[in-house]
Amino acid sequence: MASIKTLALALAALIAMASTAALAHADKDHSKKAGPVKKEQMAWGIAGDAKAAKRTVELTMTDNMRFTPDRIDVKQGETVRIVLKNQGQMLHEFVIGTKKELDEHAALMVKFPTMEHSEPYMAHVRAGKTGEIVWTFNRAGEFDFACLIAGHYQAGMVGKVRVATAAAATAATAAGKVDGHSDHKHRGRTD
Ligand SMILES: [Cu+2]
Repeated sequence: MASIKTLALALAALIAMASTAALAHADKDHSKKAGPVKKEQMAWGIAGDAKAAKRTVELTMTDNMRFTPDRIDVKQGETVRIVLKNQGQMLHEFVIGTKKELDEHAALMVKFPTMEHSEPYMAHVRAGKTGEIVWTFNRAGEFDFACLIAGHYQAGMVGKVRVATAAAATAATAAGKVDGHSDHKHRGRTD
């Protein structure tokens, strides 16, 4: 009898400890600033330097599983500071990727809801908090961003990033000018 009670108490203590540890872990992961940023070229760009960010895009995230705005337009090569305001009561996140990558990642999150993930192209923002990432969109194309928390992605918490090609951007800004060389100059410069 006594041993069962002792066992139950020990078990309760263990559970309490485990959840405290989990909480501390979550706190640490979600509140700390990202350490040394891993600069890995992804299909949708590469981690950017805050100093290089000339534009800030602000998005809000809400518990009705929406981003506002749900579309970001950038020029290829542009470094953008993306500020995420969580106006909801629950944790939300912002993850950039291709539709395929996000689909796969979202499926994993459903299987393993407590899975830790942290990359320079994602931010986890707790209720009422603001997070940010700095990202360089050095690849042209249409990409997606999403909240991959189990259920949120499936509820449509997604958006689009359109990265206009450097040539298109140059053409747009050069409209009216007679400088036909800038186009070639930009095309030759790759990373
Ligand atoms: Cu969410």
